[in-house]
Order: sequence, then C-alpha cells, then structure tokens
Amino acid sequence: MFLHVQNLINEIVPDEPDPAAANALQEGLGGQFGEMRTMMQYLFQSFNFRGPTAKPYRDLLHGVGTEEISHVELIGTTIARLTDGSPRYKGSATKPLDEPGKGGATPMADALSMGNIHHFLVGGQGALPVDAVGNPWSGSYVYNSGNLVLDLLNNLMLESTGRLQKCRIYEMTDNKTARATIAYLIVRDQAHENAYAKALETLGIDWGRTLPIPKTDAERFPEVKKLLDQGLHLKQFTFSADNLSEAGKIFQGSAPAAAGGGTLSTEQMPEGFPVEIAVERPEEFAPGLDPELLERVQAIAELELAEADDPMAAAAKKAPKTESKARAKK
Ligand code: MN3
Repeated sequence: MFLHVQNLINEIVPDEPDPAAANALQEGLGGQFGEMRTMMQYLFQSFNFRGPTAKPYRDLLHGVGTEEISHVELIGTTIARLTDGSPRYKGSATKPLDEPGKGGATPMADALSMGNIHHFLVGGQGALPVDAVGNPWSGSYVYNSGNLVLDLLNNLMLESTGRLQKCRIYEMTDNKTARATIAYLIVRDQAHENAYAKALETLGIDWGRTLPIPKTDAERFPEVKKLLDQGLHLKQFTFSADNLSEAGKIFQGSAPAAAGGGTLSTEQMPEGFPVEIAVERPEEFAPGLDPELLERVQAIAELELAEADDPMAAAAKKAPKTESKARAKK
C-alpha cells in the first residue's frame, strides 16, 4: 500500500506560462516513453513478480515504480502551470494584448495558436493523460514478460529513450519552469538506468564487453550539471515506510561502467518541496465555485454537523415540505 506526502519530489521554478512547452512535456507524461508508462511498467512488474529468493529485484522495481508516481505528479503539475495562459488576467474588455501574463481581452486566446486546441477544450489549462499529439495513454505500452532479464533490458531501454526525448524537449524551450522539471527527470532517468544496469550486472552482464549504456549524458545543461554534482544520479529511493525493502542489496557499490563512475547508495525517500494549489481561473470556469454554490456547501456542512449532534431533529428539518403538508391534511 502507499502513503502520500503533500510535497512535490522537485520544486516548481516560477516563470511565465508557456503552453507550447507544456504541449511538448505531454510526451514526457503520457507518451510511449513517458512517466505514466514507467510508473505502470515497474509497478506491474513488481505486482506480478515471482520467486521469493529474488526479492531484492522485486523491491528495486517497486521502489522505482513508486518514485514514478511522484514523477507523474511533478510533470502533471508542471504542465498545469505552463498551460495557464493568463496568470494576471483581470477580465479587461479593452486591452488588446492576449499574450500570457499581459491581461488581454480574450483570456484563452492562446489555445487557438498552440496547435492543440482540443487539449484546452477538454482539459482547460491543465495536464491530461495523453501524449504531445493528444493520443490517450495506452496500457499496451507496458512491457512485463515475466522474465526478469527481459524485463530489466526493456526497462533500461525505456529509461534511455525517455531521457533522450527529455533532452530534446530541453533543447526546445528556455522556459525555467519547464527546464527545471525536465532536468530533474533527466537525472532521475540516469539513476534508474544505473539501477537496471546494475541489476543486469549482478546477473552476469559485463557492460564493457557487451554493449555501452546509451550515451545521452546531459552535463552541458546547467540545471542537469547541478543535480549531477549533488550525486542525484547515484541515489535510489526505496519509498519503503517499514524499511523492509532489500533494493540496497543491488543498488550498491560502483556505478555501472558507462555512467561516469561513482558509488551507488539507497535512501528511504527525498524530503520534497512544498507546493501551492494553483489560483482560480474564472475564464475556464475552474473550479466553478461561485458564491451561491459555496453558500450551499456551507449549508450542507452545517446540516451534517447538526445531524451528528441531534439526528432526530435534523431528520425532521430535512424532511420534504410537500410530504409534511400532505400529512397535515390527513
Ligand atoms: Mn521517471
């Protein structure tokens, strides 16, 4: 079972909205090599795992799969911030500017120029479980053969391809919000490549002699370099609240050959970063809690409190008036 902490696994760095960057990030969320796939693939591999003697491998898959839930949360929240085209929109009918942040007269005009109008129509200024073209995420992306070596090889390919695509997204935008999230996910992909490569090494694969781990190292991106200097690619989180995870039996010792060296270690979980709930967006009717609706919410809450105090009296108050009138006539 899972616990939740009300922090994000990485911080959302503030910048102007950028719906085009958000659209590219959708590939990293709901694409064939996105975070939803890594989450589902590793969790299903761990749920279906067979062989008690191989528990450390199950625990490694489970820990990484649990981390991927937090990646889905991080990239989804980032997309929601980036699609928000009118952060200081005041509802002015006279100002002609419709650029993000300029308080234009047509608050969601951005949607018409961003290539994916459908996204704004169905999801408003938020993330959706779809890829950059708008194709819904599919369970058919998930690979779980039941064979540990094949699953690990596929996982390594998945992490490497995911990292390659994120490096391309990084090169598409200089938006600070987008780049901070992409850089973090690139480095964690590298950590997960280390995890699966290391697991394959324990099964007898000699990286130096067989094949290189795909080289998409992104040290030249300053946000990535900073995290690599902190050793974030050499850490694996167990997310094991009861500390029963044995993932550390695999994720230890020297990092696999092609990944730049270093020593691997495990930690329970990162501390995370506080996250604020986004502001209301009346122009897209989100959340749509107008004063009348809030009044009704308050009235229902008061009724329920009264019911807890005095159930009989509250039931009498709640009874439909027509019924009580009918009874009175009798
Ligand atoms: Mn990930």
